[in-house]
Amino acid sequence: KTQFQWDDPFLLEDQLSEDERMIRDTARAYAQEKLQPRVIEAYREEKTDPKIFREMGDLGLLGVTVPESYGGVGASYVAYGLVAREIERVDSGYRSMMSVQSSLVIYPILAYGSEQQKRKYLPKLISGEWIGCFGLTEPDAGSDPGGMKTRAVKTNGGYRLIGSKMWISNAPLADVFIVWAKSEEHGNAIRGFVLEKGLKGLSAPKIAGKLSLRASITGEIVLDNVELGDEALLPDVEGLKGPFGCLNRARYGISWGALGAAEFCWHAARQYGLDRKQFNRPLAQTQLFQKKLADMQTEIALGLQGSLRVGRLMDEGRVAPEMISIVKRNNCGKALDIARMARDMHGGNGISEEYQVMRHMLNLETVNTYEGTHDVHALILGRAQTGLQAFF
Ligand code: TGC
Ligand code: FAD
Repeated sequence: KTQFQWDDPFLLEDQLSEDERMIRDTARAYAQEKLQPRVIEAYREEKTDPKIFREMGDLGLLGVTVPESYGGVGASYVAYGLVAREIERVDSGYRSMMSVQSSLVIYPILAYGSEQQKRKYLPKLISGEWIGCFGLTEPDAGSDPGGMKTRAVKTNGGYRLIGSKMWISNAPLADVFIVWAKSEEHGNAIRGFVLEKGLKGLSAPKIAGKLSLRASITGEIVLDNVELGDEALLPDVEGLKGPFGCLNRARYGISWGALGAAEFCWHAARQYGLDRKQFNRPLAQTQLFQKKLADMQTEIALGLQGSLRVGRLMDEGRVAPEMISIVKRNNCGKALDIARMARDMHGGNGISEEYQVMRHMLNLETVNTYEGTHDVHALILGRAQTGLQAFF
């Protein structure tokens, strides 16, 4: 009889290449040795340590899928997903910092940028010397980014950006801003621009008082008649498919990351149930407790297989965005359920920062919302199978 491995039920490990396992192990060691010791205080104090970008950059974690010719690791999307899972096992905010930098800042420059932009920005972003952010959402345009008001007016030799962005990860620390705006010169089509810190009229105030993702700084981007040269325009994409091309990659990474957070909660609940006795026996010896553990194990194992399959299809160039919607939506929703369940299984201790499950639970509220809410991904999938548009 084959031995059942409770913490890797479908033997995911066997399905990874040696390179993927090596990259995963690097990310795991970094996350456990360097991130885990600082996360409880960072979350409590709502403090983001900018040095984390440099640390991740030094290990190659910010350019996992970027070709070596541009300073990246040239590894697979599966490797990228495995990194997200390890970082988010510690905190969704740290994974957020990593995924914005790699999928939402480095990727658009790589995919849509000029050779000059690639040479100027990629090495410093991949090394973590420069921090990037991605401004799509606005105060009045979240799920419907096509409703954005930020506009780019053509000037002599460049553009003037006017508008504002809301809920932007990394923005207050950012050196490089990818900003999406409607460009009058291009018939009001959405275009991407690369901005640098210090431009007149550009500011990025911190949004304080978040009860979720507190270890990852979030800000607004205020664009008060910011003057740019022609070279700031990303030349090779026009329309919403520009930002969505980046979101496909970030959403895919989140599908792995959310399960890393869920695995932490599952393992913590199991251990707690083994250690804690009530009614003269371990909690883990009760039927209800075991059912909850079995549900967690099942959803995580199935979710990981889904993300692995989507990752392999990405690596083969055969992915459709709807596949990503399935794993982003399902894995985030299931991770949130698992974290809430783990919080409950810890009883009163579950609300303490020391046990960490409630921090994961609160983080996953954001993860379930950003990059397309749970319901928006349902509408994407509903449209794909009925041919009927239900957004409006
Ligand atoms: P729709 O008519 O569906 O499409 C407009 C154009 O875009 C193309 N497109 C895609 N291209 C590539 N990949 C995708 N996933 C694409 N989805 C759509 C589409 O083909 C079309 O192209 P064209 O050439 O025909 O013009 O657009 P819509 O306005 O009806 O959109 C509806 C909807 C709901 C799908 C979309 O707006 C949506 O996904 N909304 C959610 C918004 C969102 O995800 N925002 C994320 C902001 S960034 C963020 O949250 C970062 S958090 C990061 C962190 O901290 O980790
Ligand atoms: P809304 O779109 O107003 O949605 C509110 C509710 O209405 C949701 O439940 C939604 O599912 C529902 N809803 C919306 N439309 C429909 C519909 N047609 N039918 C049925 N229900 C609907 N954005 C960036 O651009 N860059 C970032 O780096 C970034 N980082 C973020 C970090 C954090 C901590 C947070 C909280 C958000 C971040 N976001 C970022 C923004 C995020 O992507 C948006 O919050 C998200 O897309 C949802 O938009 P919204 O908040 O405007 O909600």
